[in-house]
Amino acid sequence: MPKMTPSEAFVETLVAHGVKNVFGIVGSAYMDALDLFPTAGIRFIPTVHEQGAAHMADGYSRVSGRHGVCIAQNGPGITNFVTAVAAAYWAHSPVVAITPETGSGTMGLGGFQETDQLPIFSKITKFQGHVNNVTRMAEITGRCFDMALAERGPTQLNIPRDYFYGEIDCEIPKPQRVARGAGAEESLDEAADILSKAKFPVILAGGGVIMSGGIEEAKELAEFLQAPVVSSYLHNDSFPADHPLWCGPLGYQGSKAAMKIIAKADVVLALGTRLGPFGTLPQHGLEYWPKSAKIIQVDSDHRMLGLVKQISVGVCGDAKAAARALSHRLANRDVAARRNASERLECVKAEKAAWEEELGQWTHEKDPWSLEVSKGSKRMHPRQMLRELEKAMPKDAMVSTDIGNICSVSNSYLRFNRPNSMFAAMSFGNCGYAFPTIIGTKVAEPKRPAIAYVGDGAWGMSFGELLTCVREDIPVTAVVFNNEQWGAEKKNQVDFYANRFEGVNLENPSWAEVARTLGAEGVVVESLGDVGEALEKAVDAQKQGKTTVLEMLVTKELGDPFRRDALKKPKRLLKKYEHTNVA
Ligand SMILES: Cc1ncc(C[n+]2csc(CCOP(=O)(O)OP(=O)(O)O)c2C)c(N)n1
Ligand SMILES: [Mg+2]
Repeated sequence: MPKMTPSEAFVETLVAHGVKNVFGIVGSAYMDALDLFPTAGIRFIPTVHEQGAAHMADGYSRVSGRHGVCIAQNGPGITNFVTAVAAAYWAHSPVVAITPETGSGTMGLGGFQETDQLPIFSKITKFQGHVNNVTRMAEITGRCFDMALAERGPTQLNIPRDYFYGEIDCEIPKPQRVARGAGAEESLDEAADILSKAKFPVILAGGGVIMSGGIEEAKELAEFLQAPVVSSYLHNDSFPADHPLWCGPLGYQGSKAAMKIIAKADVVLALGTRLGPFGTLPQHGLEYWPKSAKIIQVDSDHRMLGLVKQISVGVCGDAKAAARALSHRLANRDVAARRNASERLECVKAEKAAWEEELGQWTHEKDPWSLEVSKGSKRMHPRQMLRELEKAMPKDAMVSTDIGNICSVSNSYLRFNRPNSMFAAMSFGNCGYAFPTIIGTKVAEPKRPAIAYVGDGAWGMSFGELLTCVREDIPVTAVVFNNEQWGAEKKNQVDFYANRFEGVNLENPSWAEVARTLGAEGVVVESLGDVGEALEKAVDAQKQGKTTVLEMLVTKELGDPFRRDALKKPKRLLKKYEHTNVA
């Protein structure tokens, strides 16, 4: 066995896994390994904040299907990762968070930058590797990389900092890629039986379709069954929008056409989706979930099968392989849905046309508060601005969206013809997700236009990473919705707290000017007529290596709230607070 240092073993294992980019902030804890990165062909991308680094690793991994890697200083550098690793967990991103730790010789003594780093990540990683002996550096590093892909989620590689030094005999382990299959024969047979009898089958395409590279297989199955396809919440890119069977996304601010169509289903094929509870809540006043339909759920994680919704059959398998296996099984059978396809297609056409027309006329929010705050305003109505952005969106764009009212409304206006195009904050729902994430996608796909949608509140949390774009030549476009408020939370105070506004109004600097100060372009967009051209120019500037912030001046009006399901009108018991009751 060759002799090497543990740092060399660590870096060589990264090389074996094809790691080309690592996001992070420099730290003494891993400097011995960092020193080898250039020679190993690994680009270290220094960020402004470690949260940004981990979000970038997330974006990088989501668009490429490869590992996203981040590293930081023991203690505070590592605790700064936490929010982003949690977000990656719920986005199923194969991120490897490398967490050098206090030296093994002093752990527990409360020295400098010390904290117990494994418990902190225990609930937001799929696997945690701890290097407990220098001789195991490569083995445990390799396992963290294998597990991130096998389990589709972040893993933690914890390394006591003194373990980078020394001399070991070491063989670099080969990456282990275990292919997933379609699922058990009997579950697939049962699923095919149910599908063959369905009169109104609907496919609910989730993230698993994208992650497995299964769009073609989903299309083939949908076309054979002539089954409408709806996308799961925030996976608007799980089926091509230009396909006649596409109906749009379910969930918050999703497509009414998709909701009305799935409501008619007698069989739902939930393909590659955990059926997350937030994503199927009633929306637009529609209780659309088809309660009496048979549900076939395909998920590669057996723990997700039947977790949220009662299912008729669960298939523990890869979405792509399962779709193909179902198509095979159905090919020569008498399939009821093939006899009544035309009625279903008519219905899809009509619902889509109705939703388009409604969206076309839905130029602004119509609740009394929104009408009042936008009256006489010269600013753009958010919906109209989003429509203009949609019209100007380049075909192969990668779009990330943050958590906020306008970002959520954008869900109705984001359509994609190819997978790996939408990078929403998913169900962890943290403000500040979109901008660093899009930077990560751009590193992986430098030729594709990269666009982040961000509210002004969330922008305040994340704009610092503009420096990363400028310093590292990673050109992206940030579209910042300046409504001078934490709008999504203000909406709750409008709906439930009698317009008592606490902590929701924002005084902003000129975000365009801030961008210019940091070395990017900054453009204020005030009128609808300028939106499309501004986006086109900003996207074009990416080709010249320029990052642009488009500061969109929009009214304060607000769309439907996120959590109508979870809020109640206040009912106080103490006299002192009586006046805050809302009838
Ligand atoms: C890290 C984090 N902090 C707080 C929240 C709660 N929250 C959800 S949406 C929101 C408001 C977002 O405001 P902004 O980014 O300005 O977008 P807008 O709603 O105005 O469109 C807040 C504070 C959160 N989701 N994540
Ligand atoms: Mg805002």
